[in-house]
Parts: sequence; C-alpha cells; structure tokens
Amino acid sequence: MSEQHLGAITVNQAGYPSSGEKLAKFTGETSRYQVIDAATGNVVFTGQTGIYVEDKPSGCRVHTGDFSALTLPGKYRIEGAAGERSAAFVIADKPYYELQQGLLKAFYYYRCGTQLDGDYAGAWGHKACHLAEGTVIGQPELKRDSSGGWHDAGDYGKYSGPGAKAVADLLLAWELYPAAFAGVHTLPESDGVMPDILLECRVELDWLFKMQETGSGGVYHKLTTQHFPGLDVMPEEDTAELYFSPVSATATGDFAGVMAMAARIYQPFDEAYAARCLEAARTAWSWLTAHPHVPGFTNPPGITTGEYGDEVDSDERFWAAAELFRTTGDEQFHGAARELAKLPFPKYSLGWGDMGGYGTLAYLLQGEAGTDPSLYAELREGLLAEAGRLLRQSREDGYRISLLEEDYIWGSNMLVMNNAMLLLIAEHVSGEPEYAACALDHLHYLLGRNVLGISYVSGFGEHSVMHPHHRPSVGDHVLDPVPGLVAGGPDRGLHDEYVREHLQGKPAAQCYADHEDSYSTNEVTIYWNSPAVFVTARFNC
Ligand code: G3I
Ligand code: 9MR
Ligand code: ZN
Repeated sequence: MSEQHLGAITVNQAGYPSSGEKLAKFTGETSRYQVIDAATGNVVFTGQTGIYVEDKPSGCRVHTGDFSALTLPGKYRIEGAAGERSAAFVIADKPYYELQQGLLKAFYYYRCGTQLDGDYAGAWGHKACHLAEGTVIGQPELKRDSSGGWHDAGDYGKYSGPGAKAVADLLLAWELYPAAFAGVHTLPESDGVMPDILLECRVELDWLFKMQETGSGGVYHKLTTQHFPGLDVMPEEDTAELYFSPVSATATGDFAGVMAMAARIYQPFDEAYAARCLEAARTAWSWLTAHPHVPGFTNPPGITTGEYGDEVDSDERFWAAAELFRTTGDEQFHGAARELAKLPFPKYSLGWGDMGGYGTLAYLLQGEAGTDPSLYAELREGLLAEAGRLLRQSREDGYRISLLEEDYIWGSNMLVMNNAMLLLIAEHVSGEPEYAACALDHLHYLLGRNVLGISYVSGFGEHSVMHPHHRPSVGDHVLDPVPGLVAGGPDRGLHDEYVREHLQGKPAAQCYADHEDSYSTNEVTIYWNSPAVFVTARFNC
C-alpha cells in the first residue's frame, strides 16, 4: 500500500483555503509540475519545485511546490514532469467544513449503549451494546450501571482519563471557536438550542458520572471486559462480563478537571446539569486531597485490556485545581494549583498521560485578573517558548510539522494534532498569526501531505485510511470504514506483529500500515479525534 505512493506528489486531500498559502510536497528530484483542473484536464498553473530538504523522519529528499498564486475555487490535481499525479484536492473558501463535521460525527459512531440507526448512522448502524451492569473488582457483590459513553477506540473499553481528555478538547474547541459550531443540529438529541458538540460531550459526561465511586468521590480507572474481544466482533455481540477497575488518582484528577470545565460551559444552557458537574468535581477533589500519595494504576490480575498506566498524578491534580479555580474563583483551589505548579511535570503537554497542559490552559485562558502574576507570566512565557520550539522544528521539517524522528510513537497523529492545538492556543494568547499557519501545516500532514500520501482520516481524501483496527469497521461487512476516524499513524517502535513483519528498517514516518491487524499504527481513538476537531474548528471560523 504505502510503497505505491512513495515518490509521489502529496497534498492536503481535504483541500486548501483560497486565500492562503498552498504547498505540495514532492519526493525525489526537483521537477517542473503543473496544476490541472480535475474535471477538464486543463492546465491552470505551472511551477518548479524549490530547494530540497533531506528529511530525516521520512527518509526522503523532499521538495516543495508553491502554487499559492492559484486562488480560483475548484477541484484540482498536480501532475509532475513524468506524468505522476497527486490525489485530487479542492481550493475553496472553507474547505474544512465537512471535515470538521465528520470528525465530530465520529463521536456519535463511538457511542455505547444506544442503537445507532439508519437516519443518523447511514450504512454504519448497529444495535445497542454493553447494557449490562458491571462488577466492581474487589467487591464481587457490587454491581453498577455501566452503560453509555463512547467506546475508547477500536476496542470497546471505556477509560475515564482518556475520555476526559477527549471531552476537554471538544469543550475547549467550543469555548474558543463557538462560531465553527453554530447552526449544526444533526444529532438525534438536537433541539436547535444546545449545539451538537455539547450534546455529544454530554453523552460521555453522563457515563463519567457512573465512574465515580459512591461515597468516596474517587473515580474508577476504567470499565472493560477481562480481555479484548475478537477483531470482527460487533459491539452488541461483545457480551462478556464488564468490570470496573479500581479507583486511580489519575482518573480522579482528570474527572475533576473535566467536570469543572463542564460546569462552566453548560451553565448557560442547563444550570442544573452544570451544578451536578461542579458537585461531582468537588467530591473528586475531596478524594484527591484525602489521598495525597497513591501508587500509579496497573491492571488488576485477570484484566488484560488497555492499562493507561501513569505513575505521575501531579499533572492531573494540577489540572483539577486550576480548572476548579477557573470555574469557581475559589482561593482554596488557587492555592492548590500554585503549590502543584511547583512540581516538575510537563506543563504544556496534552497527553492522555501528561495532562498538565490542560491545567496551564485553564490558568491562562481565564485572563490575568485574579491570578498570581508571577505564575501567570511563567506559564504564558513557557507556553510561547514551547510554541516557538514547535515552530522552529516545523520549519526544518520536510513536511513542515513539529515531530522529530523520536516523536513517531504509538498515536503519533495525536502529537501532530496536540502540537497544532498548542500552537493555536499560542495564537490565541499572543495574537501572532504565524502560529496558526504552522498549525494548518499540521492539518495538511494529517490529511495527506505526508511521505505516504495517505489521509489519516477515514472517509476524507482520495487515498484515506481504509482498514482501521476498529472492530465495528471490521465486523460490519460494509466496504468503507466508519468515516471521520483519525488513525494513530506511524510508530517507529513497531509495536505489533504485522508491522514487525512488514516494515523493518523503514524510516520513522513510514512505519505505518493501513492494515486492520496493525493496532499500533492503524487503530483509532476518541482522543486522537478530539484535538483534530479543535484544530479544524479554528479554520472554520
Ligand atoms: O513516552 C514514551 C517516550 O518517552 C518514548 O520515547 C517512546 C518510545 O517508544 O515511548 C513513549 O511511550 C509510549 C506511550 O504510548 C506514550 O504515549 C509507548 O512506547 C507506547 O507503547 C504507548 O502506547 C500506548 C498504547 O496504548 C500501549 O499502551 C498508546 O499511547 C495508547 O494510545 C494506547 O491505547 C490503547 C489502549 O491501551 C486500548 N484501547 C486502544 C488504545 C489505542 O491503541
Ligand atoms: O485489539 C486490541 C487493541 O484495541 C489494543 O489497542 C491493542 C493494544 O493493547 O491490543 C489489541 O489486541 C491485540 C492484543 O494486544 C494482542 N493480540 C492481538 C490483539 C489484536 O487482535
Ligand atoms: Zn458498547
């Protein structure tokens, strides 16, 4: 699959805004090229690629063709001197509208516990799943309602921390770019008032409430079967017993953070719901203060599903404190955030494991008034320094993204989108447009301007992911995968058998296989989609 695209001309297959910069990337020798109208074959632009970069992550000599002068909306391809052709792309005023809708709709497809039906689900419907009560590990007599929320990924587990990251990205997208979500009412619950993005997040928040231990306020780390089901098992056929794994500090911190955020954001739409979120956040915070030293989560005996282990919980605690402070203005949380900020965890990471960046955003996005001026300045400068580093790295990269060779890890596309998110926050904080231009380059990579010429979003682009490690897409007998899903992307660690057998010795950015067996490069997750929603929202305002 990947080989045939190498040496090709790659573009953002979702297209380019009419007024902006338009670059295509070429591998191989410098060449003349032409842009042709996809329908008529007429040549509309001719150019010559510029100086090349020996690009380490992709292992290729990469040239750039700049056709920014072409601004006429239409559908085009680029043709090289030897007749090779790029995928089709459009030039349009708002080329990413459908993409953003599709990336958000993916969360509807991830829904658990409800039937996805014809009108809303198209060819990709299925029956309601995972409706049984779950057993709390260590308390076999305790059964709890476990239904709802989103499946995590290509598997059907539901994990509190990763769920909180996904919701946080979506809520931040709404908070920063509400215009991008205006007038979209396409869900079964749409009422013309609450925007779809908030309705969709409520699905996951409603499930997260069920993950909070009664009494203590601690949050169960995850809810899964003992083992992953087979790859072609549809959700409603996955009927093995469900287990609540024990409470963890990371899950509890993430829960407090996202509930505090939700309390603020739902307030204008549904006061009672907002109050419930805040109460849940406060009780989670109480659990954290009562449990200052907690070992990191590890899978209990007999459970082999995703661990999401994380030894360090000060970042999740920091997020919780900072977000509770932002929402309530209560000095108790401010004091805690200031103390936690002194600890040496990453302050600008939007991980699933490193959540400190959300705390930093909570602190900065409320504005300076009422904050500690020195902490505010430190976080602001640190954020801009980090964004500056990403900018410099992107300028040196053949494909203009910020990933170094060692950053092509499991879920590298999350880093691509998280870094773009950080750049956009830097734009928001500083007003500097160069950060946004760099973020857009990251979107271009995700949508096909990469060494493999593949769009990593299913259903978007002429050469997009066709065989994700996603159980419904494998099991549903529909040729096309569920659309709008972001695949993990290249992982140089070759963490599954398929890639170990097929991709030995490949450069980092080529360590990807569009094959359903490659769970380490071609799985999909809610928290790889969510930062992509944030990024596309910025370019749809
Ligand atoms: O952080 C280190 C980095 O310092 C090091 O240089 C690099 C070298 O490989 O590794 C980095 O750690 C990686 C870690 O993810 C960081 O995110 C590990 O190698 C890598 O194995 C680990 O992968 C995680 C994977 O589960 C295996 O645990 C993915 O992030 C995580 O997204 C993935 O999550 C799975 C769930 O378990 C189950 N559901 C599906 C989901 C997606 O595949
Ligand atoms: O299918 C599983 C996927 O959802 C997980 O992210 C991945 C990593 O934990 O594991 C996959 O399951 C594989 C298992 O780990 C090893 N045997 C093959 C399974 C895939 O069919
Ligand atoms: Zn389900």
